[in-house]
Amino acid sequence: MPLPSFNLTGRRALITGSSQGIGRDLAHTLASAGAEVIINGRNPEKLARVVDEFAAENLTVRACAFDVADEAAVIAGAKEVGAIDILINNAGIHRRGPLADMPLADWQAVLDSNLTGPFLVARAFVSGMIERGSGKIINICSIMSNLARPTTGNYAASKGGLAMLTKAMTAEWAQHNIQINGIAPGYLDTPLNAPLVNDPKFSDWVKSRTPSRRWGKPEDLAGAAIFFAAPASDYVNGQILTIDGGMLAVV
Ligand code: GCO
Ligand code: CA
Repeated sequence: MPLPSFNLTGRRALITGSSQGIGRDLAHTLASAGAEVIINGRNPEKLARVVDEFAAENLTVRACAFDVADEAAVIAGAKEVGAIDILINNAGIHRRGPLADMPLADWQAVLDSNLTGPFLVARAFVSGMIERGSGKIINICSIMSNLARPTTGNYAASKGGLAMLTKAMTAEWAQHNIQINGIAPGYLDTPLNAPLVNDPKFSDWVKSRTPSRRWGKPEDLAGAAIFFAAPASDYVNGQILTIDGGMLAVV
């Protein structure tokens, strides 16, 4: 029996929100694994810097700037990008605060980026995947698809919704040989979490609450990203793989 293939050579991959943090690492991982990568973010200057940084490592990536929450920008960006084999819906924001007095703007901004964005971007590319009869969509969910904590109600709701959107996409698109799965990171040391990593009390709590007794690193997601992007996962669909050092498994 032949070994399952993890080969991404020649596969075209778009990673949204990849100018920093998890998205930048996922772009680096897929480019290093041989994929033709397009990075994305809202800031063209920041993207240009990342393209140069990757080039310094002999990794050639392209950039396409658009805000995933802006329908017209997503449609224009998809035209510019062209056909892709792999979409990683990673772009996401946080606007932490207590729900009882959360401004609607903070609620809306998080839902627009973290849940509507993945819908808009997947909708823009899925017709091509259907035509070609193949595609991979990886939605970056969160441990907060399953667990909440005070001040993250908008984010948790958006990531819980994204986990169900992953299953809804499976229900409609798996018949076209498209695999849609989710990666749910736990507490990783990234810019999104900088305020938490730099808070000794919170950081100690994360380490005591995590069976692996450490914060995660973006590179801890690399293996799962390659698996879900590669032929090895061609019969895996609607699954959310939580990568959290065991936090979700224990009280
Ligand atoms: C927080 C964290 C979480 C993140 C976690 C897992 O404020 O508790 O930022 O919301 O989602 O790092 O992704
Ligand atoms: Ca971003």
